[in-house]
Amino acid sequence: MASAASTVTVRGACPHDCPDTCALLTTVENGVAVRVQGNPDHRHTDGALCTKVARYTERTYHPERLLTPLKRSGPKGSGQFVPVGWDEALDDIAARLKAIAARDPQAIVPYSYAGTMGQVQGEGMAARFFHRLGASHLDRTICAAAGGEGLLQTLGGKLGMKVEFFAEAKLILIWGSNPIASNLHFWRLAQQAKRNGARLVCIDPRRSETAEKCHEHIALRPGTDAALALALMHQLIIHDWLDHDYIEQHTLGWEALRERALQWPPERAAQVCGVPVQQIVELARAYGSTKPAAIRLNYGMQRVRGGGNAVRAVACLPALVGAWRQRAGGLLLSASGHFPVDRTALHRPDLLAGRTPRTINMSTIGNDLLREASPAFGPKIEALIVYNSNPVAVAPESPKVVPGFARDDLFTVVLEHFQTDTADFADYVLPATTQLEHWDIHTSYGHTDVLLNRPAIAPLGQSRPNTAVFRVLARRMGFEDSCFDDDDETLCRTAFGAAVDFQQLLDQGFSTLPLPEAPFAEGGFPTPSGKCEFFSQRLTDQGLDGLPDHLPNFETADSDPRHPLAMISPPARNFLNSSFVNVKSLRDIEGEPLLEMHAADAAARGIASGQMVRVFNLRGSYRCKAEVSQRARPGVVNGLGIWWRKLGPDGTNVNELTSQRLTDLGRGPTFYDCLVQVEAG
Ligand SMILES: Nc1nc2c(c(=O)[nH]1)N[C@H]1C(S)=C(S)[C@@H](COP(=O)(O)OP(=O)(O)OC[C@H]3O[C@@H](n4cnc5c(=O)[nH]c(N)nc54)[C@H](O)[C@@H]3O)O[C@H]1N2
Ligand SMILES: Nc1nc2c(c(=O)[nH]1)N[C@H]1C(S)=C(S)[C@@H](COP(=O)(O)OP(=O)(O)OC[C@H]3O[C@@H](n4cnc5c(=O)[nH]c(N)nc54)[C@H](O)[C@@H]3O)O[C@H]1N2
Ligand SMILES: [Mo]
Repeated sequence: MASAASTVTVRGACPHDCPDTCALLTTVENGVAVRVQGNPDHRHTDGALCTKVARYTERTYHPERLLTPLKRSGPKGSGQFVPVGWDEALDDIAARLKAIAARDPQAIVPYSYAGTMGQVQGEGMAARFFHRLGASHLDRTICAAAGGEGLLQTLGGKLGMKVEFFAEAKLILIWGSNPIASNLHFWRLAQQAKRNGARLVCIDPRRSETAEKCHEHIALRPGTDAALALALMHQLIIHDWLDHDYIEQHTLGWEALRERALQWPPERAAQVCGVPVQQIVELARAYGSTKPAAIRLNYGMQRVRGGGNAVRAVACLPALVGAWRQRAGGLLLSASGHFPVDRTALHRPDLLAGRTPRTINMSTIGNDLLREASPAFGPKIEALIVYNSNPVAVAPESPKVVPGFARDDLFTVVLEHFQTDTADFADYVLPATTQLEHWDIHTSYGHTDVLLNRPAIAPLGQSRPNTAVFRVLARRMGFEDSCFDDDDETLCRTAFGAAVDFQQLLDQGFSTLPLPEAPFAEGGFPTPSGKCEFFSQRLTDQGLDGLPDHLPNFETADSDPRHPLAMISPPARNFLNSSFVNVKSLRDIEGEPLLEMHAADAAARGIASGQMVRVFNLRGSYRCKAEVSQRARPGVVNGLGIWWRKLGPDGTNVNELTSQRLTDLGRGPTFYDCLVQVEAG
């Protein structure tokens, strides 16, 4: 798309872990990216970007970008490194990995998440490498495992409404989601619906930027969403606001669910959720009598012990009222299951050649790095290869994670853009390219378009794409399979094979999946029964409750009276998890690490707004500034995430306090199931 001799515009895709997956246009002058904008031709992006990605050139050309490979020269965690050449680094890494693999390749563990959501720079070449090596598998649970499993057991997959039709809904429940911060393009659709007369209800313990702009805010206690959903069912049943025909034809387990829900009168749920009875009754009336009714669920509500059950309970609601019949009715948590990615061709699990390595859960990396070899666990972890993730900042229970990464007998390689908290613990840090510098292809979890990302500029310094590192390492390890020759454009083509028109992606940058407007209007759920499964035989077979229920948090005030405040740590608007924390203009907007407290909780502790406080529990202690704020409900404090530890006042962040306990379904983390106490100081 050339416009002037020295100025070109390159089509790309935003790589970040966000439901919006925007189409980008990068303006390049004389080989330098000068501007990143939203593509106006892509209807979901609609020409608009969030504050973070609108400043992408600031991140890309950041003076602290890693531009050469680095080798550790001081103690682990000290951040002392010296530059080395790529050959020296890769020779040494390959030699170290070979020696470990000769004993047991499972002692080597990949650690990656969604620093980029790209199919190619994500697991494209990396999975091939680790499969061929026979390394441990990584269970990538840190974000969405409980909710994903809840959806799978109820609807049959990460499937749901097409996001564009939210604009036509007459009632929208924004449930465990703060779209103004974390799903901006959805908020535009909700605004459109509002202008057309829709009622917006936000269900969130925090009075978020979104909650304050909705018609109603239900500020329930963290981890009580299933109780609320069951009470809504109770009301739908006793008032007969049900679609009996839809229930009869397209659901499984109605009688049993009915019995369960009748145990949840609104009075009981009000007690558990800490909200007025009347609010529940009125919400049920609205949901039972408004068509179309749509639910935007987000992962915020599944980071507690009962997170999987909570998603299951909410996911039953649309079938009860027949909301799926209309394209503007139903539910959306994630749309990612709609994409026909050919993971067999891309990740090449056949390279395992019959081996079945153990699986390490990324959410318990703290404990697992500290475990010795045993028959149950397998070999001690001897090497970690980290890419697209910053576990030292984002994984729960840093008092276990940090000593794990600090082990002198652990060999750690980190592929990164910046010297993150995790990179400080590396033996080698390898400089990675950013989205402006490499090829990739993207799915989305908030819409249903495939996007292609073309490189706009040459790699900065000596940085290399993740794929290039794994390709060369494969050769150094002596892996001769021809799949390690595939270049990045070939990997982009392989990701979808013939299922997506690659020429269209090359020509316009995106391609819309051909999907029905209302996925479950006529049932057709991809569950074993083909129905929306209120009751799940698969769960019963695992010895679990076949019906959704409310499971109280692990940490409730009566279980630990010395730490009576529930802490949640949801996303900050100007950061993307721990990415962008080092971009000064964005950090300046966020200010500094804060803990929002309700006035009564602050007064009871003699804490004034702006004062430094110590937040602590039996796991750890973290210092930050208190902000007495109407955003916090009584009994709940909000520590917005996720700051780099080394930029915090005492070199820690909120994950100093979170636990490694896992959710009911999916073995996910329980970041928001966390009791603390707060004191001035
Ligand atoms: N700007 C920005 N955007 C982001 C991110 C970011 O860090 N910053 N993170 C990205 C990532 S990784 C993800 S997974 C997605 C989605 O990320 P989510 O974590 O789902 O984020 P939000 O949409 O902000 O929704 C979280 C909301 O849930 C609320 N919440 C916490 N506990 C509970 C609970 O028990 N019940 C209910 N009902 N609500 C609860 C929080 O107060 C918060 O307002 O967003 C992505 N987008
Ligand atoms: N307390 C608390 N903790 C949380 C959460 C919470 O709500 N509260 N949220 C959780 C959730 S939902 C998630 S998804 C996780 C997120 O955890 P992570 O997936 O680790 O996300 P980030 O913190 O953004 O770190 C991603 C890193 O990848 C790097 N990166 C980006 N692109 C590339 C690339 O192309 N190549 C390489 N080599 N590196 C790249 C970035 O520079 C960045 O440092 O955190 C979880 N942790
Ligand atoms: Mo996430």
